[in-house]
Amino acid sequence: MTDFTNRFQVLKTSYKQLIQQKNELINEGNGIYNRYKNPVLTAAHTPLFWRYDLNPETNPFLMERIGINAVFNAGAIKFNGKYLVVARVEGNDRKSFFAVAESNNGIDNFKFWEKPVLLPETDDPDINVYDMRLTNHEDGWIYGVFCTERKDKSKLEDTSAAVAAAGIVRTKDLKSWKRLSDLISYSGQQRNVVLHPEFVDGKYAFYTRPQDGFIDTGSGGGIAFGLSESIEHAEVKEEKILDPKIYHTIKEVKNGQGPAPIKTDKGWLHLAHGVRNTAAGLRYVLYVFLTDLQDLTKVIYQSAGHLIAPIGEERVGDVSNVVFSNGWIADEDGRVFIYYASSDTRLHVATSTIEKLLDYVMNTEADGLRSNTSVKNIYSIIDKNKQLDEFEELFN
Ligand code: M1P
Repeated sequence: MTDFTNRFQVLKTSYKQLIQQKNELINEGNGIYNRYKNPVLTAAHTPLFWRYDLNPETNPFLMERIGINAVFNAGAIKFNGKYLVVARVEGNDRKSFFAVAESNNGIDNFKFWEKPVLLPETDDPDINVYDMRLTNHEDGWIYGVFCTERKDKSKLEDTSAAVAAAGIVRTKDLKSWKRLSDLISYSGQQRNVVLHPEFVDGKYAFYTRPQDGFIDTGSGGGIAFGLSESIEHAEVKEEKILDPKIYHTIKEVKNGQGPAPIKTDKGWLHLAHGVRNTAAGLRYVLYVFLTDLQDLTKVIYQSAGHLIAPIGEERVGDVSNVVFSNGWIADEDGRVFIYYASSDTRLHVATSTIEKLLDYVMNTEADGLRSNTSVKNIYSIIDKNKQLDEFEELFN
């Protein structure tokens, strides 16, 4: 056997094992959601035929010709009975692009479609694209809203100065994508923009995140909401902050809408990320809130703190101490699949149900914004528990 054949056998066997591996539910959850043992997608899940020239004549050492660095932040949708994610795939060259992977059960055996998405460009080509949010809109299209990043041409001497905006594509089959104009807004830069699934007053509605700079949101105060007459040439003239960033909370530095919200009979259920600063750098966690069915800018419930924070190996990666989500699937039976990425490196799933997430968001105290109120909340639960005779032993 030649080196080529040997290496090919090894690569093929480990690739097959990886994508055929069953996932395992981790049972000791918090009752709100469950985690799973394995990530659902990693760089190693990308097909061998993307990365290797498989011709022994032109690649006698079977070297990797195109390196993939990470697979993370993914939009998600149930489509033709399959659980699909549109993942952010990042090459060793640092460029991100989108690729669709599908699974029969949403928790394991995700397999990439043959080719990644060759996203159409506008007249001003994107330098980097990432974090697509999918919205199954009532107009009949599936929209993908993503971040398009380009060089900040007003700061040519600064090689890392960039401008972030929201790019928009639409599709009916997730195979052929039509590019629409980038969203126009008047509040500086935009990242984490999400299209609401229903018309509001006959208009397209967007969750936005106004920001002054590429990284810093500055005076951009949180997750905002705005309307656009058109989707082909989307323009949000006014943005109203609905979920502000707040001092000494998990969203002190910035926050951003996750996937499109899920409609429930109690309100629109939102998943978002909140960012705080620490001596070790930024920490990204996920939280939920509920908005009013009639007034989409009115938050009616928001539990204190995070729903999901990075733990164990999730804490380490290219950008450590980060969990981020831009995709979830609400199944017909009430189950919810939350696709979250850890440390900008890999993609995981957590499962819950609409019923549990509503119970969580409606019955977990809101942030009282002071240590004193947090302790009072603990006193209140202790006092109520003390009245229950059957748990007396816990107090002795
Ligand atoms: O590195 C963490 C995340 O940082 C950005 O999110 P935000 O704009 O809220 O800071 C995004 O680039 C995201 O992709 C990334 O996961």
